[in-house]
Amino acid sequence: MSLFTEIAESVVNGEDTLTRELMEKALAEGLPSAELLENGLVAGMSVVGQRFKNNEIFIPEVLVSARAMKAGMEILRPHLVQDDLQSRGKVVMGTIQGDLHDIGKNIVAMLLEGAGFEVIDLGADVKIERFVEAAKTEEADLVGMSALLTTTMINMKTVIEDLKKAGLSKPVKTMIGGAPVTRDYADRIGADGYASDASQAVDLALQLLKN
Ligand code: B1M
Repeated sequence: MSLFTEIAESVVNGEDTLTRELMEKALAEGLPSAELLENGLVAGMSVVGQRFKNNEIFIPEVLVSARAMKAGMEILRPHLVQDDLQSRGKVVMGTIQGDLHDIGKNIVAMLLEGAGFEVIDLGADVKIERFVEAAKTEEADLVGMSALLTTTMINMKTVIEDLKKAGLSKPVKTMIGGAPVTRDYADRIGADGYASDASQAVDLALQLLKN
């Protein structure tokens, strides 16, 4: 069995100590960090998502897997984030109000940092006014919102509208993502961009802040 598969399985089984150990081993063997993220940790979480959807597992098991995923991400973090890069721009990020899912948002934040952006992570279940306030006080170049629930993704529209009304001293771009979000939805609510995964989010951020 490859180390990628072992890591994915340890996430599925919710074994945080094992996930940590396997990640350390894989990095010591020189396996690329981006592949460990996609083909190990994210691959494992995708299986969890499928099983949850099919009612084969329930919230407690999902939480234990999420903990293992986080343990693995912490090992990966220093390998993805380079301290000596000059900032490419400031990004205020968070999961939208009413939504506690933060795994995908954390991955996006980590890869953005790795690509040289300064990321202000507001966490999960972030109130609409908090996004606007942070964009203002941090003088952000980009506001990134993540949503995993169809019931609360509408809050992203309000943030975008309120950002436009806020009279910020410099223009701020908006980028959205998360499993139920689509490019069409992004266009409909007036977001500047949509990305379906974390590496696309980095490309999009670079493109949005080019000028
Ligand atoms: Co929840 N959950 N959950 N859950 N959960 C989903 C989202 C669900 C699809 C499962 C299902 O039923 N099929 C479903 C939503 C259905 C819907 O809205 N139509 C659901 C539900 C219903 C719920 C609860 C309501 C369950 C309940 O209580 N009855 C509840 C809601 C709580 C709340 O938020 N208020 C709930 C709770 C939970 C847990 C707490 C147990 C846990 C979250 C733990 C945590 O995040 N700390 C959890 C989990 C883990 C999931 C699933 C299984 C996995 C999500 C995940 O982490 N995926 C999920 C099923 C699924 O998505 N298939 C499910 C892995 C992650 C890497 O992917 O987040 O998509 P993702 O992020 C990707 C891209 O989307 C993109 O890049 C990331 C990396 O590639 N991306 C962006 C994400 N954000 C981006 C932002 C960007 C750009 C790209 O720009 C800013």
